[in-house]
Amino acid sequence: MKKVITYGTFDLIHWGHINILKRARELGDHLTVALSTDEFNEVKNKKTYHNFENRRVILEAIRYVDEIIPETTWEQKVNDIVNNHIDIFVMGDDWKGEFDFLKSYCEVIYLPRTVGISTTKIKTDLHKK
Ligand code: C2G
Repeated sequence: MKKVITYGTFDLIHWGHINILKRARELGDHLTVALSTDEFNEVKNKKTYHNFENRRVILEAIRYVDEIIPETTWEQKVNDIVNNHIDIFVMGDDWKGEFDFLKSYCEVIYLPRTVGISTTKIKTDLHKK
């Protein structure tokens, strides 16, 4: 079984998130999402609308997601890959190059970001209404 992992906050889930989850899942047979906890989002200086539990509920309902683990630190990726027997690490290409050190442990693939949508854009556009 080819296992894929990806990481993120996934707040206010939108079609850009669905697009990367779909493509990541299609690279293998199983997709694990490491979901940033509320505490880790503070480390990332990201304010979320939905808390971790509710972001998890939404992700669990997405057909491309097989498993969800918490992302609590920047440093957990190697352990996650080794402990979960991950074959492919996937991120959007806004992260291109940032995780190349993981190539010693698994395949690293950066997929094109979906243009025209982001959680920030949603918040900004709604604020204008
Ligand atoms: N994404 C995308 N297209 C968009 C928006 C997001 O492909 N229009 C991708 C991002 O590239 C990322 C994933 O969706 O791979 C999740 O995005 P975020 O929730 O913004 O995640 P981020 O804050 O980048 O967290 O350790 C890694 C970090 O936790 C990544």
